Amino acid sequence: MDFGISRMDLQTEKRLVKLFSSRVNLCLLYQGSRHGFSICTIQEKTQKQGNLIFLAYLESGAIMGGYLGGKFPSLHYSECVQDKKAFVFLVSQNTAIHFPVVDACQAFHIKSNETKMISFGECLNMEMKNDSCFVKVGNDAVYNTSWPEITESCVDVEVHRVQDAGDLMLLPWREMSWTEIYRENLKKDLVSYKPDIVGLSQVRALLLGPVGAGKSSFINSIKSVLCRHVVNLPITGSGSDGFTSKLKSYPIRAEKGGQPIALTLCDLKGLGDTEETGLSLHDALAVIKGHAPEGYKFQSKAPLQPNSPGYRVDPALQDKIHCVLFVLDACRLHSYSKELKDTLKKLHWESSDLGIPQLVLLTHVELAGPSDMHNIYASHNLREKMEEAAEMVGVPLFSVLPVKNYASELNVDYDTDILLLSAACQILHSVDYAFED
Ligand SMILES: Nc1nc2c(ncn2[C@@H]2O[C@H](COP(=O)(O)OP(=O)(O)O)[C@@H](O)[C@H]2O)c(=O)[nH]1
Ligand SMILES: [Mg+2]
Repeated sequence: MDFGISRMDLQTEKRLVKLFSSRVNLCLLYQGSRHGFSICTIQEKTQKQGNLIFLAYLESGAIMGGYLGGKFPSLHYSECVQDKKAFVFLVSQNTAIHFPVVDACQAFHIKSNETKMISFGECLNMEMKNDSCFVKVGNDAVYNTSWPEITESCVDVEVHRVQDAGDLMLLPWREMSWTEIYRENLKKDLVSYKPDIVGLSQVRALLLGPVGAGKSSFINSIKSVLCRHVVNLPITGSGSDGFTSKLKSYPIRAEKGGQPIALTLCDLKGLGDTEETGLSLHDALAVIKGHAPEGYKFQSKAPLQPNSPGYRVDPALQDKIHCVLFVLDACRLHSYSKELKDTLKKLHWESSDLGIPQLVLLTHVELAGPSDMHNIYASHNLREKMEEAAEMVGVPLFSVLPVKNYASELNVDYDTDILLLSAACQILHSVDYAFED
C-alpha cells in the first residue's frame, strides 16, 4: 500500500510526538493535496485506524491540529464526539503549545450540511471547500485555548494514525549483566581497589545536587550493599534547616565493622535555586579545592574565606575532592529551575578546569524508568532522561549512571546492588583515568 510522504520534517515530528505522554509513532493515512479535500475521503481513509491526529499546514510552515483519541464518526453523525484524551496544538519552528480538552463531551464534531467542516470544540475548524481547506481559529472554553492570532491560509491537511510505540528497544544500548557472579565481582573490585595515584590512599567523591535528589540516600545505599542489609543512618535531613549543612565525609566499610575501603563519600548541603536557599557556587568550589575543613558548617550569608575557622590555605591532595558526583532525580528533571541548571553548568566548567572527573548519578530510576530493572538500558524513556541529565550538566551520556537508592525497602536486592556497585566502581575508574597523567 502506498501511503505517500508526509510534508512534516523530522524536527517538527519530534516536537509533535513529545506532546504525547507516552512514546508514539505516526503513520500517514490521508493527505488533502493527494486525496482531495473531502470529509468523505478522510473518513474512508481513516476507518478502523484507531487514534488519529489532524494536521493543518499553514503558509508559515507552522502546523495546527488536533488529536482524536476516539473513533472518527460517520459523516451523518451530527452529535459531538466525546473524548477525554483529545487536544489541540500549534507546532512551529521554535514552539510547541498544546491545550488538552477541558469539556470532553464537546471534543470533536463534523458538520456536513452546507458547510463541510471538522471541528475541535469551536477553537479549531477545518472547512473543506472548493478542493482546499480553510482553517478558522478561535478561543473557546472546550479546550480553554489562548491561541496567538493566526490569519494564514492552509496549504495542506494530513491525518495520521497515532500508534503506541512501546518503550523498549530491541537491544539494550549499554551492556549490563544481572547475575550474582557479576554482583560479587563488582563488590570485590570495589573493596580491593587501591588508587593508582602516588600519595593518595582515599578517593574523596563529593555529592552535589538539589535538596531531595538522593545524595544522602546514595551514601546509605552504598553502605547497605556492603553490609548486606539496608542501613538508614540519620544522614538524611541533618542540619538546623532540615538539610545537610555541614561538610561530612563518610568512610565506607567493606563489611559491618570492617576496614574502610578506598572510597570516601562527602555529603553537603543541597544546591538551591539561589545562593540563599542552598549551597553557593563559591562554597562548593572551596570544598572541591580542599579549603573547607571536615565538619565545616556552611552559612549562606558567610561564604568560606581564608579567615574562616579551619580554612586550609594549602590543601594537600588527600584533602581535595577527586570526583564530583552530580546527583539528580530522574522524576524531577523537568521541574529543575534555570538557576539550578546554571549552577550545575558552572560547577561542571570549574571542575573541568581543575581536571576533576565528574559523573551524574540519576536517582529514582525505578520510578522514572521501566518496571523491570533489567530493561533499564532498553528503555527509550529512561535514555531520554539520561540524555537530558547529561545535557543539563554538560557531560557526555557515558558519564550518566542510573541508580535506585534504597529508600523504603528493608532488604537489599541484587538488581539494586548491581546498579549501585557499578556506579561506585565507575567513580573509582574515572578517578584513575583522570589522574593517570
Ligand atoms: N524511590 C526512590 N526514593 C529515593 C531515591 N533516592 C532517594 N529517595 C528518597 O528521596 C528523599 C530524599 O532523599 P535524600 O537522600 O534525603 O536527598 P538529599 O537531600 O539529596 O540528601 C528521601 O525520602 C529518600 O528516601 C531513589 O532512588 N528512589
Ligand atoms: Mg541530604
